[in-house]
Amino acid sequence: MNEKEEKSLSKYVSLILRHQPDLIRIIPDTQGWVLVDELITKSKESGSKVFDRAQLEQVVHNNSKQRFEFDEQGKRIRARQGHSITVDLGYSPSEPPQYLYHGTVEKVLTSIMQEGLQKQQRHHVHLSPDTETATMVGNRRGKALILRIDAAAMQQDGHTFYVTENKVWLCEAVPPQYIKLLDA
Ligand code: HQG
Repeated sequence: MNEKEEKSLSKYVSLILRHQPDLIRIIPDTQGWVLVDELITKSKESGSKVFDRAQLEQVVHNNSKQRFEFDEQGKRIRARQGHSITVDLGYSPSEPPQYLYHGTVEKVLTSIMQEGLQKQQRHHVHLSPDTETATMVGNRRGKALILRIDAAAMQQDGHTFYVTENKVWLCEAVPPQYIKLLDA
């Protein structure tokens, strides 16, 4: 697979595992897992995408954000976060660092400063451990603006944080008083 094919397969797997498993009539378990064999077979049968296990492994291992994971035996696969389907990823609450970061863009800034960060289509607000990662996230939508979140203060005030294996921090919402726009 070349880079373009890899990206296309990655996007497809993301769509199925996070958002629309019903497109190929596959049903993830409560924690978001599907059988690898079933994913491959049903993708092909439904006419959606043809790929084999080796290509899927390439996508899982090369994915810059480590979006996907296999179970220990390599029989099942899931997305690590970012679902819109209902899943219980089984993450336990974690103590966040003092600050976490969120990359966004100018056009939604006023709204964020008024109502705070909301989870939109996802199950959580996603926060980054450093400004570099937040910049990459923001740049997906235009020129990134970086918000610094006082995560320690939030936790003290009773907000719960979770962290995924690939270091994405998750929470329900971030009220505006914990948000500071950093200078560009
Ligand atoms: C914005 C990608 C108006 C928020 C990335 C963002 C990340 C508001 C957008 C991961 C708002 C939601 C998550 C409010 C938040 N008013 N806009 N009150 N509160 N927003 O994609 O954080 O490719 O759901 O700033 O790399 O951008 O999926 O969240 O612009 O890690 O693996 O609403 O998604 O990873 O957008 O990105 P998203 P995000 P994956």
